[in-house]
This record gives sequence, structure tokens and C-alpha cells, in this order.
Amino acid sequence: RELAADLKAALAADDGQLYLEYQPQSDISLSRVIAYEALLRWKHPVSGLVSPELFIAVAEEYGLIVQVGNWVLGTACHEAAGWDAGIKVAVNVSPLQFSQSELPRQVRMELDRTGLPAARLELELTENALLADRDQALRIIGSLKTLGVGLALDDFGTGYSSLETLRSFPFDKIKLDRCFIAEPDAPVEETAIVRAVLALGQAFSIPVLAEGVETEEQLAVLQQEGCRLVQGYLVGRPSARPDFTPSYLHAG
Ligand code: G
Ligand code: G
Ligand code: NA
Ligand code: MN
Repeated sequence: RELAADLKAALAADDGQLYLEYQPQSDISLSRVIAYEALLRWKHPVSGLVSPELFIAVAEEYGLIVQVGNWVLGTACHEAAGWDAGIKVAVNVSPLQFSQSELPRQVRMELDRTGLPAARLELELTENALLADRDQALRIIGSLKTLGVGLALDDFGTGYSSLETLRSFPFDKIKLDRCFIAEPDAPVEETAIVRAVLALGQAFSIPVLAEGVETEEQLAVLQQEGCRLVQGYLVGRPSARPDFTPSYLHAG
């Protein structure tokens, strides 16, 4: 398809059509940004911004996802290497990229090339990445852990077998999908989901981050339930030029 050819050209040209925006993740108990999630953008020379859902699907279908993923990884490591040493960068890895690329080798190469310490890189995986070949997934995850990078389980709660995944894979963070972040007038069951996942995180000693926090009311509910890590429009929108100075957010 035409979009695939244009994406291939954009990768080859590396002329700024592809770029990363960064969205803050913050620790509300410390009132500070702890990490930024890299989100890929494509400004097509004719059509303008293309939705990432669309072009990532195209990249997967046309065999470009490893190249795209490696571009994101390299760019994110390079840019983050210049940030404050206390701030991590989170990079999304698509399921196909996870199974097709030699991810640990690629990660190691980019860390060496950019000088970013492994502990400042966190890879965000969805459960779908772990489904296809379980033994292969365990091997890849093991190698990544050995490198010292962090692993976040993205979109938690929307997959097939979230609980089994938590038990079997050594994740460092659970990202509770934004569809579970309740409005204050939502039925009590919704808060119960948040509460249950926080309890799970506690049982496994894995911190839980709430995604898609948009309102002060949602933040208050999360805070009341003991959730410390949040991401969403309330904390900050994805931005090509994140504000690193000051790294302090709201007063609360
Ligand atoms: O801002 P948002 O519209 O960026 O992202 C839409 C979707 O695209 C999300 O599911 C997000 O995880 C995904 N996405 C954004 N950037 C990347 C990336 O660099 N790699 C992969 N695999 N997915 C990404
Ligand atoms: O799949 P993943 O969780 O990586 O997707 C991140 C997506 O969520 C991006 O499209 C990002 O722009 C979007 N996003 C981030 N914060 C919010 C928010 O507060 N509300 C909504 N609706 N989307 C958000
Ligand atoms: Na993500
Ligand atoms: Mn997510």
C-alpha cells in the first residue's frame, strides 16, 4: 500500500517526518516526574499527521515494524541520555517487534551507542507480545532483565490472562489501562477494579501506574486508594519538547 512505501521512505530519509513526543509519568507522593513515555509521531509531507494506530498497523503488516521500533528505541535512548539522570524513558514495543527482532541485542547496542544507563530505560510490553511463543518470550524477557532495563506491562487488564502473566514474568511495573480509571460518579465496582489491581501489585511487589488520568477527581480517587504513579492529560500531554526544568509538578 502507498502508506507503507511512504513510511519506508520516511525511515530512509530520517528527515524529521518521524519524531517522538514524550508524556510524563509522575509519582504523586513525591510530586515529581519520574519518567517520560516516548510516543511516535509521523508527519507525512502531504497528508500531515498520520494516526499512530494506523501507521503502526501498516508497519506491522508490511514488515517495517522492526525498523520502526529500532528507530524509536535508538532515538529515545539518544534523547534521554541528555536528560536529568533521575528521569527514565519508557519505550513501547509492539508484539511483532518483540517476537521478530533480536530485541536484547538491539537494546544493548543502543545503550552502548548512546551511553544511556540500562536502569533508565523501561520497555512497555503488552500481554499479546508474550502469547505466541511462551518459551521464546521467557528467554527474551530474561535477557532484557540481565541487561538491567525495566519492563512494564502495558494496558493491564485488557489482555487474555493478566494474572498468569504477572505470575510468570518478572515485570517491574503494571500500567493499569485507562479504561479502568473511573469517574467519581461511576458505579462502585469501577473503583473496586482499581483497588483489586493495586492489591495485586502489592502482593507481587510491583508498582502500579494508572494510565489516562484526566481529572482532579480521578486523581483524588487514585490517591485515596493508595496509587502512587499516574500518567495522563492531567499530569501532562505528550509533547515534543517536554519541560524538564523544573521537574516538580503540582503542589500536592
Ligand atoms: O498518543 P497515542 O496516540 O500515541 O498512541 C496511539 C497508540 O500507538 C498507542 O497504543 C501507543 O501505544 C502506540 N504507540 C505510540 N508510539 C509507539 C511506538 O513507538 N511503538 C509502538 N509499538 N507503539 C506506539
Ligand atoms: O497503548 P498506550 O498505553 O501506550 O497508549 C498511550 C496512548 O494513550 C497514546 O495515544 C496517548 O496519547 C494516550 N493518552 C495518554 N494520556 C491520556 C489521557 O489522559 N486520556 C486519553 N484519552 N488518552 C491518553
Ligand atoms: Na504504552
Ligand atoms: Mn497503555
